Amino acid sequence: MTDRIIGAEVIVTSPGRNYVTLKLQTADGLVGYGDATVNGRELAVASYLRDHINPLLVGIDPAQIEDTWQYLYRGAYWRRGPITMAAISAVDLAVWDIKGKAAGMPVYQLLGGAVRDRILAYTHASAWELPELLDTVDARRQDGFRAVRAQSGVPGLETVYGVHRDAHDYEPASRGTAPVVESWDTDAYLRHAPSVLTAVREHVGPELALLHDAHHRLTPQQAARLGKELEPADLFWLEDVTPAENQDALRLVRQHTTTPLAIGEVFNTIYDCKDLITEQLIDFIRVAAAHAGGISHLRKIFALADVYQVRAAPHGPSDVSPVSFGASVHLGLSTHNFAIQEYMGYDPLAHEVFPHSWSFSDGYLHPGEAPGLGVEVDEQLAAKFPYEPAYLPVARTLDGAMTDW
Ligand code: CS2
Ligand code: MG
Repeated sequence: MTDRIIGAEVIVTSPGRNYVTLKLQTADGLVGYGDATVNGRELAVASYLRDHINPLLVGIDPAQIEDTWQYLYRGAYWRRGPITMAAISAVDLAVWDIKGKAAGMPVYQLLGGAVRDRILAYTHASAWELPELLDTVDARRQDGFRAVRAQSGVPGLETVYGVHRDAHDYEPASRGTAPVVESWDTDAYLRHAPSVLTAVREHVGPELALLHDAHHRLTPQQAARLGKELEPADLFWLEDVTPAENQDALRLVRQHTTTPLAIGEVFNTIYDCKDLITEQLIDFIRVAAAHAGGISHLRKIFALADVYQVRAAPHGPSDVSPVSFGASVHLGLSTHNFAIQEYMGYDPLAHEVFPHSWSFSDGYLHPGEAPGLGVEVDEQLAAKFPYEPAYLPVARTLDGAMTDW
């Protein structure tokens, strides 16, 4: 029996980049944390929580996780959407954290216990030119990774998603009061990407799991062609080939290629992916604990996916905080159809502000044995890094029209 919630607070901090964290406190002194970060729109979720949700949480029984979820989802009337669902996710993660702490157990134990010893992780390798990309992939393998996402520059373009011209690390958001404008030309990308990924495959040999992200930019026909041309590169997956709104597109892509398809980082409910799952149009569902309703809703999505042999592979960029990253790792250890966890890594300051029990070693992640989610917040340190305006880039085609970033 857990005591009721007596305090709900939003912590906005920027250790390297902005994060929005919900902190719930119970009458018996337990504290639960949830992540509500939506990259480039952070303060909208902070306000949704502060102004509309936190006042409702005081007095509730945090042990009633599912009821709390239903109350916030059905009770809003205006359902779904990234801001609403990020706020619900944060509450869900915080009450799972409290339940684990009250039970003295790591959350993965509450979810049914471990079904594997460790969780396969993939990270990013990016460089503008192929020789540097091959060096970066090698460096990631040296770090222990057995799965790597490779992104390169495109001749003729100045800027491309997933890669900075002069750096081997990639962080899409940039601080400032307006988005950076990137350029995009799908034809140039399609002429170049297959040769790059095939060269990476030749360089690394057959075993390394190789991934690539097209970041929602292709038409169904272009995506089908890319999938086909990438078959010799034997990808673990090709991600986000078409814009997420056009789910019918995946039908056409699927008919033309056996390259495995992954999608879902911008989805926020099961309704965004139920047809993709039940019609077996994708191989991996990439919803994140911070954006698609927390642990409670991800479990439902993953259970549906299990029936159709679609595997779970949550989004794990630097813009989901170590809190929801930890939640994802608990799900990974306890969910049978969990395939792989993206692990882009964090700024060293983020590791300090959010001390965590989850760990990475030898290519795999483990949530650790700390009760709850196992991620705390050093609030004094967090206060030293106030929010800084930052935006994701936007993209325009070479004729100047807006396009998908
Ligand atoms: C991405 C992200 O990790 C991924 O696969 O597509 O880099 C994405 O662009 C960012 O999370 C946007 O905030
Ligand atoms: Mg992606």
